[in-house]
Amino acid sequence: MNGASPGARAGRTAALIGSIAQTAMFAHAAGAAVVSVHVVGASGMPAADTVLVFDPLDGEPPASRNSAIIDQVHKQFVPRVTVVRTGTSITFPNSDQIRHQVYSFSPAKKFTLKLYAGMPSEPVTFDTPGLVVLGCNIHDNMVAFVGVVDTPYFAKTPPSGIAELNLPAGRYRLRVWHPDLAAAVPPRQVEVQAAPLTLAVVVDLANSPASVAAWP
Ligand SMILES: [Cu+2]
Repeated sequence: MNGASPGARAGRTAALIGSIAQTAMFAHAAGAAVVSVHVVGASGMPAADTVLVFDPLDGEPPASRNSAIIDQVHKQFVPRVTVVRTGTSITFPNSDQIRHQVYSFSPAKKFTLKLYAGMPSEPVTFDTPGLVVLGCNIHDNMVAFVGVVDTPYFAKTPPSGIAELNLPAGRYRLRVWHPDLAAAVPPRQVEVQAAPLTLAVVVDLANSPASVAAWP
């Protein structure tokens, strides 16, 4: 027995836990970096709508929650490409004056919404990782893609082709996907340290939209 009262011991323990928590927070803040990924096509032009997925190799990523919207405008899905974390619910409003019937036959999510206009009653939850190809039973040329990933660290390139992510330090597997890929981009390992990191990615995009690139 060290003679300290139970109250004093509890106070010291609380102070110690507080200090550990602060240290952990500091280490986490110090051990993160902005990662810029520059994606260009074979011609050197920026490649929009490229999905970038960082799978952490050094442990489980933190839980995260998000939602997404895929609209239907002028008989097109907007956006064409969406990437979400496993468990995310997506809402499918219909902004057209005609009705659409959204469906998917993909193994990662099979579903059909009833023919509708306006807002459907329920969002759809994407609970299995993989690629989900969306179509409309009325309009065959309507197609969109949902990449479902088991990590909170992902991005889709804007028209600039440049995506920025804030990643905790550690090792990752980087997967790259675009619906029009003519050749798969091999996954690569990336190590994030405290300093900003810039990565260059080249994607070979086919002009023909007849086939959909395999999900990495
Ligand atoms: Cu339609």
